[in-house]
Amino acid sequence: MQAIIEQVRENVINGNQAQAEAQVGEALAIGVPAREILEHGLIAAMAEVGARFERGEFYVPEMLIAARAMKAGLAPLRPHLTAQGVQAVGRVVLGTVRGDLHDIGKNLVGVMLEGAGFEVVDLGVDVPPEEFARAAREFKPNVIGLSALLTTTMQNMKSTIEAIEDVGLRQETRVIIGGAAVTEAFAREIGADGYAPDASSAVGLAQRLLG
Ligand code: B1M
Repeated sequence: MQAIIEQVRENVINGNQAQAEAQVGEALAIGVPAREILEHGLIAAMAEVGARFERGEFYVPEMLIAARAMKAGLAPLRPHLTAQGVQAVGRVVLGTVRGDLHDIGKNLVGVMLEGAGFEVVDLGVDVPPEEFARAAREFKPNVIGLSALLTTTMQNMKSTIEAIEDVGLRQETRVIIGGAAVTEAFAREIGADGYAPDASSAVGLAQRLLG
């Protein structure tokens, strides 16, 4: 089991899309739990990619091809992480804030929320505050989830919360934030309703906020 998870990790780090996807399929076929493959294969690979980038061993193109391999590996896992035929327990509008193109973590949060029975409206990446506000009006979500991975974009979470306030929907909508750049203290500072360090905790947080 460990060997195949290690191969998945290596293939994602090295950007081997097809192999990463095939090996995730093989791992599932021999009974490796989806969560194990996700955490110790795919997510662990991206942590290593980040570390290599920091050490100057990887550059943006390597990060990009690793991200593509991660997404390819996630595809066969999706059905195993998502609940089927469950009545929606609430609606979440999700997106990565303006200026930020990182979407792997946000996508995982979406998959896990769907797995827990939430309906998810994913606005994508580089989403301006006004677009979140427009989606709040259109979809009337119980929760709006904001993701940011850059210290330069995390301030756009504050302007997004302000834009939701401006359209008069802040009271009835809970705002949760996450992503490598942000912390619990930052969430309090900008007036968010909660912070989650990872996708599983984001589900728990959304469930708690909905009572
Ligand atoms: Co970028 N990048 N990147 N990058 N990138 C980081 C974030 C960085 C930490 C790398 C490093 O220096 N070690 C660094 C940020 C430094 C900082 O600001 N403090 C960085 C940089 C600098 C940059 C560029 C500026 C590089 C450049 O151009 N010079 C540039 C910016 C582009 C932009 O956004 N405008 C850039 C570009 C890119 C790529 C496009 C090449 C690619 C992204 C591809 C994509 O997403 N489609 C990329 C990648 C892959 C990374 C790293 C290596 C991996 C990110 C990732 O996918 N992690 C990253 C290093 C790292 O994080 N260690 C790095 C895996 C993912 C599962 O984790 O996204 O943290 P994460 O999500 C977690 C939690 O954070 C949480 O749950 C998720 C699952 O557990 N979470 C939430 C996330 N959102 C949440 C929302 C919630 C709740 C929880 O509620 C709503």
